[in-house]
Amino acid sequence: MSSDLKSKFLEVYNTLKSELINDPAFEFDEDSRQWVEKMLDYNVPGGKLNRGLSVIDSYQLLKGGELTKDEVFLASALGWCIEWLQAYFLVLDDIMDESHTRRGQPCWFRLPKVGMIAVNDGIILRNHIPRILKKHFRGKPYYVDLVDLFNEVEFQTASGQMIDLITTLVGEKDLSKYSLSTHRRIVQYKTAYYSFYLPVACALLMFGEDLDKHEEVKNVLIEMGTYFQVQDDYLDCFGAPEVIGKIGTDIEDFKCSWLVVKALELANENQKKTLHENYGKKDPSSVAKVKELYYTLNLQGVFEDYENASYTKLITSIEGHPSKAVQAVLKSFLGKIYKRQK
Ligand code: GPP
Ligand code: MG
Ligand code: MG
Ligand code: MG
Repeated sequence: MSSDLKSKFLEVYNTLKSELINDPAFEFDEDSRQWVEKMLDYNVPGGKLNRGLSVIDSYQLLKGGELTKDEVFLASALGWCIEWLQAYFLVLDDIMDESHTRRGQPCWFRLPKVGMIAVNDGIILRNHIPRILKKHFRGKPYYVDLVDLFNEVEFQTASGQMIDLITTLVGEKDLSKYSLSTHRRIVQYKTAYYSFYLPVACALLMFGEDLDKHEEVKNVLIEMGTYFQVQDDYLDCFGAPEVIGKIGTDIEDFKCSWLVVKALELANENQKKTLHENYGKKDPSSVAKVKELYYTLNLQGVFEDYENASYTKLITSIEGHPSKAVQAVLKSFLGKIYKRQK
């Protein structure tokens, strides 16, 4: 993507923010205006922006030519709606996962002035999305489908988050239910739909396509999203916090992470015992024992093999797609995440 398009995308953030903090539906006083502005600046634009930028990127590849000013604005606005959705999920996910840092700074709820106000901020972020859609897309033939898409994807994500949370229920720590199929179900719902299907689906709708005719594309994107969350699970333990911008908590939180599933598959009886005794405990010595076992089982090598195999499989499915433009959209997205370090 050109740096010109990226800077245009960033400009649209300021336009949307200013519309939202001057929303006539609410009489902002100076304090509330400042709160929303700070909350947005802290939580919305600071990530990699892959999801948001992918909407413009995908639309451009579908169109196969220069975009008009209007198209750049609309694709950017849709991209920002996904970044808003992501901010809403992350603000709440960090509370649920008891995380400490995000994008290289303390999680929003960790700021002394914020605390549980973050829950309401999450709701505000979520409510900004339909307001952006209404303001800029109300007259479009695909408006109803767009609103429906965001609703469906939010429901899928919240359902995935629910499975993620109820499989880790404290008090009934039960590693025996942690299998690849449980893991797959969690990550497909909690990550793949909103991170991979949603950006491309937005571009397809804007391009006038009927989403029901793109089941194949959806399946490939869900595969890609699954691979992406396996990377996230891997980086939670093996990534450098200063690079990924967050400190991992999956071991402490007893998460059904890809790593623990693989460890359970590969461990002998003794090593399984170590896992049962130490997984899901907050004390650093237990966490260290789990990490040590991950090293002993060479989970880094196992992950590398998984990564290569996933890439080959994804490229093969993509190349089976009849449209070259759609192939380009999918390959571009895959290129952004393959072997990512953050
Ligand atoms: C990522 O899981 C999943 C989400 C951010 C979806 C949250 C959904 C809600 C409805 C709140 P994760 O906890 O592994 O992400 P991270 O590692 O970034 O904390
Ligand atoms: Mg989580
Ligand atoms: Mg989390
Ligand atoms: Mg994670």
